[in-house]
Amino acid sequence: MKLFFKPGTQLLLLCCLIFTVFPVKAQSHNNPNIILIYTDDLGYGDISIYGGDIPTPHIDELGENGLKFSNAYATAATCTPSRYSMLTGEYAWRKKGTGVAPGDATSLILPGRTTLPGVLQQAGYKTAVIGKWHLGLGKEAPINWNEEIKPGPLEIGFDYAYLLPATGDRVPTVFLENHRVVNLDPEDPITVSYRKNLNNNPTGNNNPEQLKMMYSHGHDQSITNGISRIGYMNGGEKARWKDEDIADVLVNKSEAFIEENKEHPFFLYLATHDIHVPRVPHKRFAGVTGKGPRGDVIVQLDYTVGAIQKKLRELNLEENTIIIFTSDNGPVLDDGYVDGAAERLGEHNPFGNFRGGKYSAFEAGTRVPLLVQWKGRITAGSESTALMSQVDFLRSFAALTNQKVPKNKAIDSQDHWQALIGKTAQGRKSLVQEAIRNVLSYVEGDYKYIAPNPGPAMVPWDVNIETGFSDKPQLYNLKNDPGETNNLASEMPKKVEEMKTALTQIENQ
Ligand code: NG6
Ligand code: CA
Repeated sequence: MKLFFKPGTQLLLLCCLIFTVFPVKAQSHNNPNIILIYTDDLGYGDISIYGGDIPTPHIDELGENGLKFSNAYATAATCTPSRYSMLTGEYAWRKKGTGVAPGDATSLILPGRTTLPGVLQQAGYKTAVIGKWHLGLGKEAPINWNEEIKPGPLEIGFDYAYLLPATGDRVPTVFLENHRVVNLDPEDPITVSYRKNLNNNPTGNNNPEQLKMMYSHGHDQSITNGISRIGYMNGGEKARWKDEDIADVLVNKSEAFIEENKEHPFFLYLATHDIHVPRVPHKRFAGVTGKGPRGDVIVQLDYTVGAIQKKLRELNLEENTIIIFTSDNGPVLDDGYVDGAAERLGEHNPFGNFRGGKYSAFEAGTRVPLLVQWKGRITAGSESTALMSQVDFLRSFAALTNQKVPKNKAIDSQDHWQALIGKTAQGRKSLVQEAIRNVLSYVEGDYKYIAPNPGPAMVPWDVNIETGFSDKPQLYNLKNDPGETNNLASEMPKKVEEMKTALTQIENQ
């Protein structure tokens, strides 16, 4: 047979044919699966490998098999800005309206942005977000919860989404699968308002007798499953979640996604509801710690991590999967429900040695656990003091998967892949932390500078947490004084000036 192609082309065609008939197995060490387990409000000291007094054997195993960081940060002391920065590679304070989002907020990350899942999707990964979103959904307010809701995660790089739209304590208290509310009965449509009660429905405030867990501050509006929330909701009765089942639902969806993609590189962003309020463990975990619901949901979180590990083991994927475990912000005890979190702590100290907590400019607001497991690749039981920020996941994973991210995109993200897998102890040189009210701090080397601001000394609602705010500049030596008790600003004015200038430069980038 006469060939119509030049000799070189024949070889190319032959290769194409071979690859079509015998596809190269997708799973290889160059494109390991990535599972990012992103917990909610879990403090530096909340897990036993970081000194917590609650048993977390499965979470600890990630560190025992892999790498434990002591200097890792969320970019912000609340959820929405931390998630925004992690997924976009840009500090959230650069964009207005990225504080804690109401449950009816529209999408904060719009199509066309460079995103962490987008980069991995471009690298050929199947990408999923399962769990808490809290980055807004849809284009225009008010969102119609009875139709397709977009844009959302599927428009910014995720192939699959199974979501709590905002938080467990905000309406609507329903799951979304891709663009739609799960189990929605068209005869019982959902309406949501963050301003006024709808249809004279019971509320926590008017009908406390209907509550199985009492609110302590805020959270006195619509009731689902005997728990009042932030915001008003009408309808969608069959679609409403049962808080006791949320962890199991997220585990099941995650297992299914892993199973479906066992032969294909995947990225799973598993954003747990635990350990955010309302803390309502499944009955398997209720009472197990003797430290009240906050302790019990930590054990439930540990179960979640164990279930993921088990699934990977079952599918023989452990060696080809990186698991990253971290938290979106620091701990809080009473965050709006009477659940005994403060009273029943015992020896457990969620804050580690740090001052402040969720919402705060002090370290406990943003210094979080970070564990990375990659069996066979990361030395088991290793520890790192590298300065790490979640904003760097984007460029670090781009580096791992050989993706180019233009310089003018994801501008705050740096490639620290080598530090993330423990090949170097050198992480970032500096980073910016964001507390509530957009108050910024700057960490460089051993020092931390908190910009002066007029805010109150305590978080102005009943969480009993110091903000770290002061109208005077603050400078702390984190190495000698991790508890931020000794303000060195007046002793070291030159250092203050240097830090202030460096922060201003980053702000103006
Ligand atoms: C606060 C809520 C708190 C929690 C937080 C967001 C009140 C009084 N407090 O406004 O309960 O929902 O927002 O938490 O409403 S985060 O982890 O999602 O940032
Ligand atoms: Ca949070």
